[in-house]
Amino acid sequence: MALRSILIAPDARLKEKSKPVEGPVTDEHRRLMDDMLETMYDAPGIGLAAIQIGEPLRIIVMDLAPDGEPKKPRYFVNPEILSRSEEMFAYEEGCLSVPEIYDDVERPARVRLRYMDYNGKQIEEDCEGLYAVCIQHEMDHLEGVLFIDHLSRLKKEKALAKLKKAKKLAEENKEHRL
Ligand code: GNR
Ligand code: NI
Repeated sequence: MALRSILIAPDARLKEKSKPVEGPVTDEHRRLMDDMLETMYDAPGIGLAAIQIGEPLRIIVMDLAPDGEPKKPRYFVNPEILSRSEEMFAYEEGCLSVPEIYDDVERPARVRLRYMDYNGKQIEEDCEGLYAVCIQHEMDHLEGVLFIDHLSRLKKEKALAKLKKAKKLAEENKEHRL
């Protein structure tokens, strides 16, 4: 397993639409999922889409187990939302690719999901609560969408300005160290 670096917005790759895994889930996909999970735990975060480590594939990992409880890794290959509740739910979101920015996003409270797991088995299930929030956040990444894209234009512009400033500072620090 290997730790990979997480792309930080603004980055054109985070706007790419990820491609479906064609054919069966292979050991190579499982290696990618292992690396994604390790990278997510290290960050730490509760979910990660492959594009966040620069791989434009429709693969997601997640672990919603509270701190101190046994780990419960989940893997999603080619996830699809089959239906959404009319009822909405607002939750304060964050994103490993959008550091230090948090804001409420409203999404359908429940979704019915179809995906393949780590072993390529087809699964259908209903999600709610944090699980529904997280899978919708991750599936947005597969379409090149970030949670700040759901905010008002003003909030989004402020967030982007902050991200650009942080990137510029990081670049300047790097040059100093050379
Ligand atoms: O670690 C994460 N926490 C989080 C909190 C609220 C809503 C969504 C998330 S997902 C995020 C990790 C991440 O950026 N996944 O793409
Ligand atoms: Ni994210």
